[in-house]
Amino acid sequence: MRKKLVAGNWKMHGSVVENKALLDALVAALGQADAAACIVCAPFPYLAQVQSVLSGTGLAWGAQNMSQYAKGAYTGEVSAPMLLDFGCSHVIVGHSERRALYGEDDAAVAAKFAAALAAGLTPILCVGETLDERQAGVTETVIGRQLDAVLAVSGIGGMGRAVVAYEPVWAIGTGKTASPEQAQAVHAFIRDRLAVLDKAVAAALVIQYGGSVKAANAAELFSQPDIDGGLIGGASLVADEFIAICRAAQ
Ligand code: G2H
Repeated sequence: MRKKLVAGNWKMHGSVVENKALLDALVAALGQADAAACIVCAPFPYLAQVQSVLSGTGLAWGAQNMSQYAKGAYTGEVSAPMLLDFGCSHVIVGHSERRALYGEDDAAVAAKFAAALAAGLTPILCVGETLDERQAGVTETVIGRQLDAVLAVSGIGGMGRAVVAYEPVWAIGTGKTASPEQAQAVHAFIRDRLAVLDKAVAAALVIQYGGSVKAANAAELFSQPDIDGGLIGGASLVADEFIAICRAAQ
């Protein structure tokens, strides 16, 4: 039986003062929740603050990106071992904003995924199609390609130590959520495709949905058989919203 997982992706939001209020509210409401059912992915400069507030609670934390390299002359980059230094358990890789705005291609995402695993972090691999791709009927081709790039480097065994997040690009931050049926169809496609390689890994894989999830639609999305929680952007910045979404997954 898979356990649902909700991860907040703060993106480039927050301040020391704002974070403190949000984290305190999360700890008060969710601090006793099952370990790692609820994760906060904060900007790099705030990981120490998140670690300090969330340590010893039932909440876990992670980062939104990382370098594929462990160390070296890579100005501005942050490595997996650095994330471990701040207690991160998870790291998002291949978010569509990284792919679209920072030129991360499938090969770079696969390298980051492998580096996260090698360091002992759990990668949350984002996959998803653009509106043009959906309208052209190539959703499964695109997601299959994104998965295959990671499988080519880390194998199905690597996928067995990861989380996948299906995030249709057209639903991200737009207020347009995929319908539960649309999302379920893609989640089932992902699981079926991996089941060809290893049935047990596919059955155990946590596949989150992301894209304009809010308290009002979380329960219906999470009730779908292959939707195992969510990757939450905007709504993760609002304590009451995020708490309600986490509760919908419990
Ligand atoms: C998709 C999601 C979080 P939002 O990017 O990863 O953001 O919930 O704001 O659509």
